[in-house]
Amino acid sequence: MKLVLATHNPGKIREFSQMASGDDIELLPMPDDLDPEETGATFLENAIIKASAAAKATNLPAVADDSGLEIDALEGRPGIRSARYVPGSDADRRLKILEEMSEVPDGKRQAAFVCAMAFCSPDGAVLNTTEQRWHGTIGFEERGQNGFGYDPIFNLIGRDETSAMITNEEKNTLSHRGQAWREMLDFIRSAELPV
Ligand code: ITT
Repeated sequence: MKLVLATHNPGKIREFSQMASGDDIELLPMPDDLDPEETGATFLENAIIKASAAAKATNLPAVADDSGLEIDALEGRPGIRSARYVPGSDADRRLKILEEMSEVPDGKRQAAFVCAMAFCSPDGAVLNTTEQRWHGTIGFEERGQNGFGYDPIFNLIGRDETSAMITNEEKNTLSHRGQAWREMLDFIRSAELPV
């Protein structure tokens, strides 16, 4: 089955491609010039905006994820603004979070990566959605080179590692995006959609 992956984020594209490899699903890139405005108030609304726009533009089924980091001590920030919390690079945004969290003690540094995923038919109608969380804590410094975005400051529960210190394979097993993708695959298979 051909499915458009509605994202321009290289980190997400790499993870989705790894998760879909060896599968009967062929992920196609979304058109370069398509960049739907993320005007939703929730992760789910934004995932639907992206998947629906990509499906209509290509006349193919499409899947999108809208994701981000919710930090308890920051009342859920950066949340749906994770990709644009401060101008600049992912490294600038990590630094901003480390600064904001610098006085927050151990034990009050809980956070979760959230992934909302939407699957749309070629006419843009929503066929299925899911939202999954990956719980962790925010570190006091960056550690690790793998992954992307906020991975170097996201500590795993019960382990002395960040999500940037584990293999891509293990991240896909544990992560918000991996959990959401497996749910979506179950739906796609059970719905027996036309290929
Ligand atoms: P698209 O909209 O094109 O998919 P984007 O980067 O703008 O790309 P989002 O609006 O969903 O995507 O923002 C997600 C941001 O949340 C992303 O840029 C990272 O900063 C962060 N994020 C999401 N999942 C992550 C992960 O697995 N590891 C680290 N950071 C993550």
